[in-house]
Amino acid sequence: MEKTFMMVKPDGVQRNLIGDITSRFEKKGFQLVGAKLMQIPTSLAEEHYGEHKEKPFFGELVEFITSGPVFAMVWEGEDVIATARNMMGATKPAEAAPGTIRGDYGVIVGKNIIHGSDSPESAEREIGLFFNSEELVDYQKNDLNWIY
Ligand code: RTP
Ligand code: MG
Repeated sequence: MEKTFMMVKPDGVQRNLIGDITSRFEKKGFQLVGAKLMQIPTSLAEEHYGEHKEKPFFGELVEFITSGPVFAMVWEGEDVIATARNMMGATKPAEAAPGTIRGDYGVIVGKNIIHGSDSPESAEREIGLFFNSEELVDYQKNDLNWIY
């Protein structure tokens, strides 16, 4: 089953949105297989957002993502990578549809509440950056027949 990496960014943690966000993915039918509250070291932030290191906003992005705790998660399910991106909404909250996480709670691009992997390659890379294999739990739920 496909897995993706997501995290509630420091603004989402400060605004008490961990419960709402995890609840959305749970209710959708995805399964949580790993999660932790953590303070991201600068080196990990720079590596995680490495694709943006030449962008003018890179410094601000690293500063923001390390400015307070994040809630890092791995979620599993069919097409979870693309579906979770849709549930997050567009990068710019002003363009994110109502009903999406960024559309419902975000206002500016630099504080857009949540991160999610954007491809299978990113998901594998980011899960490996944030979690050890012992931190991911392989388990079966009883309601899968009602989801698939
Ligand atoms: P993320 O990686 O955080 O899930 O966001 P994303 O895929 O939707 O967007 P991406 O293009 O990967 O950009 C990463 C984060 O950089 C910040 N950003 N700031 N000031 C700006 O113009 C600007 N553009 C992007 C955003 O916080 C975005 O989530
Ligand atoms: Mg991205």
